[in-house]
Amino acid sequence: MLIRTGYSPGEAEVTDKALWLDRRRFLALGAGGMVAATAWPAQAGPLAGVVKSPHRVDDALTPLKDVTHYNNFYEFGTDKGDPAQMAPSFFGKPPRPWTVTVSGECGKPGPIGYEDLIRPHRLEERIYRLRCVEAWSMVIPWVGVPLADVLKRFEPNSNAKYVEFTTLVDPERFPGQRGRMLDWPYVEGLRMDEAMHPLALLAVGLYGEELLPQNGAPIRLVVPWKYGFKSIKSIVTIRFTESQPRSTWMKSAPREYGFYANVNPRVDHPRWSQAKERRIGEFLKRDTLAFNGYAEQVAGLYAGMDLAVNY
Ligand SMILES: Nc1nc2c(c(=O)[nH]1)N[C@H]1C(S)=C(S)[C@@H](COP(=O)(O)O)O[C@H]1N2
Ligand SMILES: [Mo]
Repeated sequence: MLIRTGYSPGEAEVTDKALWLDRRRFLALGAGGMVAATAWPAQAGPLAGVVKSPHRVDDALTPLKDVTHYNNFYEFGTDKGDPAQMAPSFFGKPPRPWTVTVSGECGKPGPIGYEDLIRPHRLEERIYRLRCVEAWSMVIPWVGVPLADVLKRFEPNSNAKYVEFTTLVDPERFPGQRGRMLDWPYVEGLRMDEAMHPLALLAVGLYGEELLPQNGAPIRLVVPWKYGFKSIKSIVTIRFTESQPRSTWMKSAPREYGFYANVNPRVDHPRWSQAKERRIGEFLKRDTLAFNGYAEQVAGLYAGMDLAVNY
């Protein structure tokens, strides 16, 4: 009998995952010089005690191989293949202990270890669409905890209007940070009501296993109604603020990227139409959905706002 930890994939997905894991082990054993390089992936283990959340779209899952080999993570390089290639060699060992420092407008600031941050919560599996502003998309079975539940423990006060996240700065681990492709650290932010929305997820795994470095180990954000760039990876700080955070992409290209970054087929990016998207693994383009298909749940957050101005 098959013991189901968190998801019940179809036969094809089981095969896909098994093949990929085997290949990963083979590479670790086969290429002498690569043993150290693959040490971390071999240690990304299954996550126990994961419950299925009702938050799951019906779309076919994107194969694990694509989810872990077609990535945007500029700290590892700007090509989609760079993170999978560079992450194992440069992350070296598992990024533990990992500490997140919480600060700003809250009653209980301070550093907190990964285990203490996550352990009090029940791990959920949620199947979400991820839509990149570059007009490709995936469907990923994430494992994580509701962001709201985690944030509440730090007791944000009435001045906390926004929450800002940053990614680790460590050019030893992140070769991309040796250059100035972006203004490091990578910064993202949410308005407090967005952060507290039940769909916002703090992810620690996918496909039933811990996150690999290329997907933002050990903790990344997933905000499914926003473009992928809001889903910041490898988080080391959380800060509650009164004023709107300046995110990395707003700094880098203010005319191209706004703070809200809600998926909107009617507002084009200067370089990519947002009307359609290519689902990774599919040939024909699909129509992009307002708020990435989550309009019913989230449109109310933006009542009265002009979404062409607040893009
Ligand atoms: N720190 C950091 N987080 C990041 C990025 C990045 O370059 N650095 N890229 C973003 C973009 S553009 C996308 S589309 C998603 C991709 O997530 P995935 O590779 O896990 O699918 O991560 C986002 N988070
Ligand atoms: Mo993206």
